[in-house]
Amino acid sequence: MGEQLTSQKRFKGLETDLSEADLKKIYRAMLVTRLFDTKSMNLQRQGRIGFYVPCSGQEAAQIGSAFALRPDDWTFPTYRDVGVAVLRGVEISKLFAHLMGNSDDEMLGKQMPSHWGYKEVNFVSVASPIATHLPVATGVAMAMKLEKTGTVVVAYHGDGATSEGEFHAAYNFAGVYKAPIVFICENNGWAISVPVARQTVSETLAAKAEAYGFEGVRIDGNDVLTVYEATKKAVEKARSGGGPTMIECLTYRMGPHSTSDDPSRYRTREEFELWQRRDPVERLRRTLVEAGLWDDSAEVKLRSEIEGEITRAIEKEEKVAMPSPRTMFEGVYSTELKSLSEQRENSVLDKVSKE
Ligand SMILES: Cc1ncc(C[n+]2csc(CCOP(=O)(O)OP(=O)(O)O)c2C)c(N)n1
Ligand SMILES: [Mg+2]
Repeated sequence: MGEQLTSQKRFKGLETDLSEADLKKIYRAMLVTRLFDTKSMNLQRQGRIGFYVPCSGQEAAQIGSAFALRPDDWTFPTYRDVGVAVLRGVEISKLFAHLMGNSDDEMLGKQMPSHWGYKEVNFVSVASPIATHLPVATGVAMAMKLEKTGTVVVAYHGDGATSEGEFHAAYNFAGVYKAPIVFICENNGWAISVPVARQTVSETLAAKAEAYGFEGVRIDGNDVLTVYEATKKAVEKARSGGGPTMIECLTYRMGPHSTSDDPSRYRTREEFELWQRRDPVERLRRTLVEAGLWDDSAEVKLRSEIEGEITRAIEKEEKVAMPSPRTMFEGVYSTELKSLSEQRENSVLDKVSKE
């Protein structure tokens, strides 16, 4: 997606081949994600949505990697990857529609909240059981290779996912068959309350890719430009037949695991404050200011523009009706199973909705 420029170091103190427009597009997506995230947490606390999985702190890993893709490439995200959806162009109102489970939600409320899916931007619906999407993503990448589509897959997963069997099956298969896939591991240090030190005694998670015979790199996942550069390289390699790469992005979730979690029970205040100082959104903002590309008035203007968009999106979606309970039978299988038809025929839903 990045508009390429021939010269490097075009901006003061900033080594990048991205244009000013690209840098601002990335910053906008990061700020949209942050403000959407903050608002969604508040909506849940106010009882206006049921559940949410926050992503604040991980915007650089998500947006830097997604920015290195072509629109026809495929993403297999996790529940936390709001930034990937935002960067790929999913409207804010669509994200709220999903959290509300209303009739504008593609899945009509059938998926768990934060288990996004957007066909039109190749953002595959999230699977709740950890790591189960990884063999599927690898299979899709293999299909692309066999059909010579020239596209690649980027599959996202957490540090906790590396303890699952599916992680190992996917990595081994991808390595053996040189699948055109890039694994983005968002190592945020925690799998709910389990620290990464209890997941593995390997020195790094990237070492696991090396064990399967392909490159694993560990990078600063809170520096969006580093993430973009690493992903761009890995995507180019995958596209040209060089096989998979795993990018371990060191990052942090600044909020709870989900709205049903209280991280103060297992994390220290000091740890949170350390990572707050490494806030990826603030970091890019500072970089842009230092490069002479951003200032306070641009910041105020952008924030109020995004806050306005968010407010309008919520107002719009809160007016949208809930799907009819009958829709629970629709869109589940391509050919409806007999057992499902029977359940529909025997259901009391029509009676309930008339009451
Ligand atoms: C197979 C399976 N086991 C347990 C869970 C419960 N669970 C949901 S999220 C999660 C933690 C995953 O941690 P990680 O992979 O590091 O991702 P993060 O949530 O940190 O982004 C767990 C254990 C699950 N969804 N699936
Ligand atoms: Mg984690």
